[in-house]
Amino acid sequence: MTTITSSVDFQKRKLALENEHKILLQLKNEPQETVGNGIYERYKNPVVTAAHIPLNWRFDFNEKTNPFLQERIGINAAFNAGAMKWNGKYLLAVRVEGIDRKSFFAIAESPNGIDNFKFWDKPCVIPQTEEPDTNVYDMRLINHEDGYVYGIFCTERKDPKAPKGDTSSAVANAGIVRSKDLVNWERLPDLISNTGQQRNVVLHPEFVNGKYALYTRPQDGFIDVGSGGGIGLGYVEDMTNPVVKDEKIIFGKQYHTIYELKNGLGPAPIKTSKGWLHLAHGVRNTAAGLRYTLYMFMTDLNDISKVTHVPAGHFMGPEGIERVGDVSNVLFSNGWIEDEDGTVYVYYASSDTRMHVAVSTVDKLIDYVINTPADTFISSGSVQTIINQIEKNNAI
Ligand code: M1P
Repeated sequence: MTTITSSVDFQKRKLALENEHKILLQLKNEPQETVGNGIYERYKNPVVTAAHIPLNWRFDFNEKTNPFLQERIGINAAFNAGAMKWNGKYLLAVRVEGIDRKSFFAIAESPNGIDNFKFWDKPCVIPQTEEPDTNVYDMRLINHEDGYVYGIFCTERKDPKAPKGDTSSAVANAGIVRSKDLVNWERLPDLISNTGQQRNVVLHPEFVNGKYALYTRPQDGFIDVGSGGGIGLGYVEDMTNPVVKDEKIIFGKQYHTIYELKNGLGPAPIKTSKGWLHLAHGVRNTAAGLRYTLYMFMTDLNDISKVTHVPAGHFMGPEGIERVGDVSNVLFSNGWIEDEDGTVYVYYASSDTRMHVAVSTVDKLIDYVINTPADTFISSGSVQTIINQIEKNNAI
């Protein structure tokens, strides 16, 4: 163990820190060595972690004011990132959580989408509304056809109606920013909807009948989902006055499924020749707490409120180390990137701690969504689905 007693020790420790960080940032990533499910390939290393945060955000490198070269600002986690391709680079708008429990956004950039993610110089500065956000998280990046990149995120403020002594209840809503360079963000008013609290709000990338279409996930309280907790769809005429009209649940929670407790959208959908591909999260309760998994569905190209295909069960569930973290047994995704050649990079966070990537293609995902058997909602139905497949195989 090194004890800093001199300037030489300070410099040694600084060099060691820099080396360790450089090695982490340059680590090559490769697919996991398993045959896999044919739908996607998980990659071995997490793509972004708390340790990826630049050293000069965390350490005061002035020997006079920090003689022991201590970490002055600790980072707890880097997860739930929005994603988009921008000027040929793969960007993640990462939810960075400090050890002070506050989350904020920071952009990390990679040349290839699978490794070498490096944070931009400074975290994102999000302008405030009249009522400052206490906490912000889970930004979706949407390159809208109106020419702006929108960042839709969850903003949380203390619930003014919470009883005295309740120091955790909050009111959650969708905060909205937009930008043309991803550096300077214009804050728009928060979403105005009449269906309780909102989290996991996502903007559809195209106009629908001249209006902005927003996927919502209304819920009765901050924790209490109540009658909400499903995927809604509503319309806004002008994003500078974001009043949601005609909000309807297009895909609700469903008894005895992976989305029986909460059901919310992940990133903005990908347009394909067969329909809009959606990635979403489903939550169910277990004796070990909430279990978050990712699932997919497809909506009609000409009617985005019409769900056309839903494979049974999860698309990805937590595996191995992914199962462990600050909030264990959680996979969450709010970002994916479709490349020009049809490759799809699915960015997902595990257990509210770190970011990973799984790689697929548009063709594979369409095949998965259209040809995977749907849920029958009862055990004997699941058995029949398996028997159908066995008999189909026997007939080959
Ligand atoms: O801890 C799991 C997730 O809990 C919340 O998700 P939801 O909005 O679905 O309730 C969010 O805090 C999310 O960031 C987190 O991953």
